[in-house]
Amino acid sequence: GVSFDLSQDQLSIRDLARKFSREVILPAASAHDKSGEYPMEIIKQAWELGLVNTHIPEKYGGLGLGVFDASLVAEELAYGCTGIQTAIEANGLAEAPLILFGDEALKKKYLGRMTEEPLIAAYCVTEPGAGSDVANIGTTAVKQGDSWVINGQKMWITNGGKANWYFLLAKTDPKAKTGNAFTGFIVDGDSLGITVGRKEWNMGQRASDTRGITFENVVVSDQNRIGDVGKGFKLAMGAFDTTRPLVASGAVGLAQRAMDEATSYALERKTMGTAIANHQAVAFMLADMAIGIESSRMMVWRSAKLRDDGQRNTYYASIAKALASETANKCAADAVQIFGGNGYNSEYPVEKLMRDAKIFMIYEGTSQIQRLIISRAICDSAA
Ligand code: CO8
Ligand code: FAD
Repeated sequence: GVSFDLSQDQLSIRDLARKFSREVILPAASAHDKSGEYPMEIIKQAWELGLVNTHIPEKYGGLGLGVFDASLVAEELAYGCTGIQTAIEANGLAEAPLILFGDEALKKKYLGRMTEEPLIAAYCVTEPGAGSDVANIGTTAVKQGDSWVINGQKMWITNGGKANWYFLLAKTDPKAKTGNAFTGFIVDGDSLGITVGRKEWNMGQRASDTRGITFENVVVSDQNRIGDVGKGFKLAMGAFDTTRPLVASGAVGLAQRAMDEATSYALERKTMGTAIANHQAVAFMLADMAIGIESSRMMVWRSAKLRDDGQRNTYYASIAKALASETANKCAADAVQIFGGNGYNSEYPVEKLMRDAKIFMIYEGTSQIQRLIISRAICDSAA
């Protein structure tokens, strides 16, 4: 039956992530935001605790957590800093196609090493000329004997400069329809022909490492192919069914942080002889935050549970992603409003939250793309 109660194991992993986030991530967040330094030491500590690569199956050395349990961890880590959480979560995105569709030898090799050492991986799909329109990417992989030769340029790759290996989507049959035109590969980070671009200086989430990457005649063994030739588009999309609920839970963590900061401030700050929380205009902003957060978290849980139950969750994952990312933006902007002039200043935590929130409406599919997926599902089921 339906239950919203967490099990003892779920409470334990959530509380572990909460403690780590509040004691280690949160105090370091502002410094990483200002310097842009990659939080490798924090990632190593999180890795030691089992808070990175949570869905690698036990037989490859991981915890084998489901999407639901991973969403509890993601929300807590994001509460401390979504830049640091994105760097951690991008490993899960790179691993998702491999976990879903890789053969045994490939999983053993590339998932195994992630649990033996605190390594970083990255997911390379977007290109300078195509982000929303994945079917239009131009990177090619051409078969030569037992290998593939890869040429093309990827853009906005999270963990791009730190990755030990990349998941890469390339076109293998230019004439085929989308569902048969692309193939997924694992590419070693130190392969000849890879050029890693500069760290991009983004609006927010500055602890995260985002880069362009060029692949020039990069040779990859056929053993590093994930799934069947031509079936890559579906594995890239299948990965999102796992990771969009987790991106959404990251947005919930940010929204919760904004509400908590705004509530403390509203209870302290006085105007017209009373705490600003006693002005209904302010109190109602807090109430609206709670409405958005509670309903977003429910959609995360629903989309995650369906995935764990082996059911198609694409529609719910898109609803969770769109709702939670827009909620995070509203909560962060209202938190700045509640802080008044202080909210606009970098000595206080909420201006960072507002800058960090925006990317949730862009990466892993923009809010418009989520609506495209949702509306197609509605129309398909009505047809
Ligand atoms: N599962 C299985 N198959 C699927 C799925 C799915 N979820 N979705 C589509 N397919 C299949 C279709 O059924 C179809 O198959 P067939 O040809 O057999 O009928 C085939 O794939 C083609 O599908 P469409 O016709 O729907 O393809 P379109 O080109 O019309 O559009 C989308 C597809 C939905 C617009 C797609 O291109 C899309 O999702 N775009 C958004 C791209 C995106 O999300 N990029 C994110 C990049 S990664 C990223 O941003 C990482 C950020 C950092 C993360 C860190 C974590 C915090
Ligand atoms: P475009 O696709 O050019 O879209 C521009 C605008 O048009 C958007 O508002 C969009 O919603 C709208 N639009 C486009 N098509 C439609 C349509 N059909 N209907 C309605 N509106 C539409 N990618 C990776 O592969 N791996 C990563 O690790 C990764 N990390 C990222 C980290 C950061 C910080 C950033 C900024 C991006 C990252 N991305 C990554 C890329 C990200 O997923 C894309 O930027 C995103 O999917 C949008 O693609 P685009 O930038 O090409 O915008």
